[in-house]
Amino acid sequence: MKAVGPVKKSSVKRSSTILNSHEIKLSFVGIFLLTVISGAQAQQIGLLTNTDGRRTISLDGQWRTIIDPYESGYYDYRYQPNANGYFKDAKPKTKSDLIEYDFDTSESLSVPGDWNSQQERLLFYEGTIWYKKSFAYQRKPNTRLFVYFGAANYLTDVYLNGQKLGRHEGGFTPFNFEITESVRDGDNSLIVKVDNKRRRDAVPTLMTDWWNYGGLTREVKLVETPVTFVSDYFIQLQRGSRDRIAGWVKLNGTQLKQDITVRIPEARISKSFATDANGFARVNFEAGLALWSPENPKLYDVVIESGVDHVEDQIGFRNIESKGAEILLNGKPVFLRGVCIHEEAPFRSGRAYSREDAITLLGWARELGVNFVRLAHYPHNEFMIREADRMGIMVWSEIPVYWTILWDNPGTLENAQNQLGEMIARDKNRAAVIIWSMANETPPGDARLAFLRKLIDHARTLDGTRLISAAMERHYVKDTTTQMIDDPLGEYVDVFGCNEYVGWYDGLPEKADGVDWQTKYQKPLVMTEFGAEAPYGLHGDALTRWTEEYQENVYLHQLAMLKRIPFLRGTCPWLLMDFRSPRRPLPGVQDFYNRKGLISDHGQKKKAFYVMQSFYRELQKHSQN
Ligand code: GCB
Repeated sequence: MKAVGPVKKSSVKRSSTILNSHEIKLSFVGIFLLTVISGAQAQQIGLLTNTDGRRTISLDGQWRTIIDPYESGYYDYRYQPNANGYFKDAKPKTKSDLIEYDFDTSESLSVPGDWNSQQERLLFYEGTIWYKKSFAYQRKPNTRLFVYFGAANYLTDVYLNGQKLGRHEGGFTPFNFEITESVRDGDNSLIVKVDNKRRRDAVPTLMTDWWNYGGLTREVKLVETPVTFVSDYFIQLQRGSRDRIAGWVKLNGTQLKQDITVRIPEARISKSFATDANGFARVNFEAGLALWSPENPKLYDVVIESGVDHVEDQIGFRNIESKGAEILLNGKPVFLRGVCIHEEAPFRSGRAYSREDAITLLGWARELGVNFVRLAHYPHNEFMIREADRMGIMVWSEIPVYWTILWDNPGTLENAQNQLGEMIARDKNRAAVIIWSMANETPPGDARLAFLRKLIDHARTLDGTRLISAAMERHYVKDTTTQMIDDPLGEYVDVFGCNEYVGWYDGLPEKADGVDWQTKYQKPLVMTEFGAEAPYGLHGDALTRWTEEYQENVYLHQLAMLKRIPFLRGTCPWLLMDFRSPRRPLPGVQDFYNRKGLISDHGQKKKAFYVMQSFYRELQKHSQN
């Protein structure tokens, strides 16, 4: 097939970003040479967004896999990249040939799905697994083809028909590679190496309180587009406005200068704009639309057209701002009745990945009475955001800059910026998302402040319409009765997120009765974590650790304390459902689960669920959202 688009011949492509220094060190010589030799080429393109609005072919299902703890499919015995690694998918040609692997007789794993929860022997596995999918394809004229991964944890190398397409780092954001030139008529062999080894310089780093689920954890698909197509767009209300849409549309391909049209048929809006030589057009027009809110989560069909391309999306329009200690949704003060959620699958454990998982988790959250969820501690799958959009649940979305990141390492910053960019790229058109959060419980210090300020600047450049936050800590002043919020990062965020565990890590439940809160900032406070641990069904008195009664007691005293904070504008208990964590071994109680869920991993509601539910019912009576 003839090359289409402004194709640059090049070597290894990072999917939607550039190589970071770690990769350069680790793999520059080996992989670079290897791919130059194999002649890999791909077009540099950013993340494809709204892939459901395009023609796609799912590659989900069973994939053949090879477990490779020593990475012998990648390195030779001198630990040099091996030009004949497993990605060659070689077969013996004669009866004497020596080939020590065979995808086609190896075991299979389901995609999407983490590997840990699919086989008992993989539960604690951290390392490399190779995946292979064969697919048949017939090339089509005037069509470009991409392979799109919803997410793979953590470091992913992708090969098609023995040629390297590129590498992606980061376990929770999507990425894609163009394969217009490398796909063949007939059978194709897609090989993916996924490595979930934790690294000190990675994001997240070595220490987290969640399971390091590895593998192709989200959907994989082929995406077809015309030669020149709408590769991305930002269609939202202008910051501060309730009736003006401001954004942009970007084309990719050979005919970058053309007219594009944005239509919202239901509102009889049709506006045309001309793209520049780079395929970029700013869009700006008045639109009297029904505003999205939890009571009325109105989504409009929005159509973007250019030449032969046509993409359709469902977009809500709302305005979110902060003013003094207020959070304003469409100009009105709102209290965020929230709950934290991990991307853990209800009923079966493992990573959640489906629309059904999202509907279950968000359905429970709604039963609790929320209008807001904090999706911890990394970007969740797109179904969560899309369903939140439909259900009218506001979303806090964050990147895994968690605890003890290597603040001084430029490669770590670049990696975090890239993950932030991919999160915003995917979800920037979702009305539900009101807050981008930069970090969780990171220890104050100069290097950390410089790092997080760069992330904040980056986020504001990419999207000036949403609030910026981070979940921070607080400390006691003078005695243990006054909690002070004065993290210097508070200066740079719009909303102050704060985690505290009075009654669990910090004293007994009654301690909360004597704690008062002060802040240095005239900004809204969202209590982004509080809670206590109890496996469902363990009962005792209200001062016996691990019992549902103790957990309930913590909630009762917490809520009484929280009601006394004048600048509090949201609560997000930790958390909706129990989740796996290697840091929680206590036999018979935790069994490698963090049991702070208001609901067990089997869907059973604990006593504390009802305490929180009645608090939210009470709040809802006095508010409009
Ligand atoms: C926290 C962390 C969260 C943990 C939680 C806990 O402060 O932000 O990731 O899981 O505490 O249960 O200790």
